[in-house]
Amino acid sequence: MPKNQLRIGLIGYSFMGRAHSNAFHQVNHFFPSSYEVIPQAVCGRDEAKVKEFAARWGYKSVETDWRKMIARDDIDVIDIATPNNLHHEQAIAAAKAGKMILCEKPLGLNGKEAEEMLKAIKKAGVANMVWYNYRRCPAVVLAKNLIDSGKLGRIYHYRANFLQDWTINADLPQGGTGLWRLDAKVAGSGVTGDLLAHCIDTALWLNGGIKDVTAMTETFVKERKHNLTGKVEKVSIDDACSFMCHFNNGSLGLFESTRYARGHKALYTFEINGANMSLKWDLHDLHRLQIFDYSDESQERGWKSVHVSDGDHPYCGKWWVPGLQLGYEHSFVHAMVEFIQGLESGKGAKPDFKDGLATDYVVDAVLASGKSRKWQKVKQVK
Ligand code: SOE
Repeated sequence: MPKNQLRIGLIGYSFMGRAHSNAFHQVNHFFPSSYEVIPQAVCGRDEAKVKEFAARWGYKSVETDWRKMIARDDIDVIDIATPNNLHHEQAIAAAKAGKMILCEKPLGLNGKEAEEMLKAIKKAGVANMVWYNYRRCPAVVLAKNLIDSGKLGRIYHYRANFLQDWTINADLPQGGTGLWRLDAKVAGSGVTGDLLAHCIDTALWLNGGIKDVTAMTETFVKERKHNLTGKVEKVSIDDACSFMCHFNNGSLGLFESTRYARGHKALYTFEINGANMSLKWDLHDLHRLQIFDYSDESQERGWKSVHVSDGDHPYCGKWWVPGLQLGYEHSFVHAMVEFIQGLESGKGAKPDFKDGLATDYVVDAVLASGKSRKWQKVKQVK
């Protein structure tokens, strides 16, 4: 039977461009569907580099101007894997051209940008998804299923961390390729929009909406040389952020992120405590879910570590045999599975631009509270 084609036009070919491209290839192999994902074109400003990327990752053609790529008739989906300050303009242009859109996180530089992006995709009626990939780790989906089954009972606490240590060196410059995450004009914010955005997205999915927040932010290194101007410039990103919040379900939240936790590379952890059950997850051990079940026989009660790799675990049956673990890259493949299933069912995929906006609203409130040192209400998506 002829397949529907999903011809991808990827903009940006760095770290995320590779993660997405791997997903475009693998999804066809491991998750047969009525769609064939075709890496059609990749766009980047450096022609030689983008050609090399295209050859390596099987893209049929290249562009050096993203507007030209968006205008092409042989592209169905625009995949935005560019620095954060380009998401808004590129997504709105892609929506106007009637393209489906996959967008890297965070959706906009702030809630205002994300609102406009949501408006644009609604007007165009195009399929859309934000790459909050950690939602798609099998162990995280298992956590979601357990929470939705009601087994945890009343939820009291949700806590999450995202700890790194790669910016401790005060001589590290800001700006330009690889280091735009340190430049607030390009990134929007520091750890709040980059790392806590992941924690917030997962939290909203697992534990529902956040009502209000109180935050503490810090910029430890106040000035860094800027790679593009060559001058020493003020650093405007948040290097570290901790916040507390109230969830709509009455539970309390505690979040922390920093790029100054020596020894931690990408320690994303979350824990949720319900009256009957608690769950813990750790990105460094992402194929495991820790479960404490109070209904276990009292003398045998304790934390168990479930190796999420069995045939009946989320997505796992489509991969290897039970016991062989999945990793980081699979979360992107699974995101693509969701996107395709959303097209097949007509229901759309999650997290979509509306979910991306919800996270941006929380990020905005956290940053505002960091400045004002006061509790801040979180805007709710209508
Ligand atoms: C930053 O170092 C970063 O690459 C984030 O931008 C990603 O979203 C996160 O998944 C890993 O860390």
